[in-house]
Amino acid sequence: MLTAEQVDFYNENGYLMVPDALSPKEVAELRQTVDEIVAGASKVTTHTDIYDLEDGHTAAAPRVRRIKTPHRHFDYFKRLVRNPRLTAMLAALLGPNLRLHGSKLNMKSAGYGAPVEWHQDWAFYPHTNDDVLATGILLDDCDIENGPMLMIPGSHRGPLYDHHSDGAFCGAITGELNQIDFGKAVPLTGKAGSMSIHHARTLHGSAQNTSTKPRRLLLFEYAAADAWPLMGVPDFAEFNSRIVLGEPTVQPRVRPAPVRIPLPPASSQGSIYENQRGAKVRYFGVKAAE
Ligand SMILES: O=C(O)CCC(=O)C(=O)O
Repeated sequence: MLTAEQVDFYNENGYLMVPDALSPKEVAELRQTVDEIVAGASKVTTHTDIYDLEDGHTAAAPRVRRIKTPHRHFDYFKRLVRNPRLTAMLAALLGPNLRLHGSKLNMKSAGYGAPVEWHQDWAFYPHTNDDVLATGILLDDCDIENGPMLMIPGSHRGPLYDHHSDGAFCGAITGELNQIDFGKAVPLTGKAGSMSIHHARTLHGSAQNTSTKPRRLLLFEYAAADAWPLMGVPDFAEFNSRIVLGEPTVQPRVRPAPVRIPLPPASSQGSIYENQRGAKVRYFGVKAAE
């Protein structure tokens, strides 16, 4: 469970770091599972339903940027998104009924792992209310030099920034960067097994990993069961199959929050990295991979 102080910190700042969310044994099991999945990338030469690849990937020298929606493909992750210890913490923030929205594992490999431009998750998936968040479990010790997520405290209560460029969604803020005080950014560093929690409206991003250490981050996105996606529910049975705690509902709760619909879709599809190719201005530098 989270303490009252942790809940207050999250509500005030829009993020929280929870040390030791997974035990060393659980982290070892998670790493081994991920290593086995990553090994499979030596059979692919292009993005698939599972692998999002770094520029420069080849089957001979695999470079995985992201494992996509692992909960859909692997039993281990199907179980982990429902881990009662993790969902009990989230119930303290979102209430007793929870639905998984999505999952992903950003690899941020040593030496070249790609940056993620500043964005708010809310721009990608606005809901009927903003009881929506993402957790991030660190697979590796994460320090400032291997590209931690950077959070702007309190931004979950501020504006929704424009994530469009040239008339299409691009998944990154490009036009209003000069209105944001990046000096306030807080790096979410921590030991392997720590878990961050960030509100869907909190502004965040992360730099390229140019260090010699990987920074693998397993992200699960959750919503209160009565927060329904404004982009619709194409498959009701599948939607309800993602309830990880409590009960589903057909009565969405509506509480106003600033929204902008992510349409027309980004010109490059498949992941945030691909979407952000459409961003004309980039904040984080990219060093060419060696
Ligand atoms: O991996 C990161 O540093 C950023 C993750 C993130 O914000 C995302 O994938 O939406």
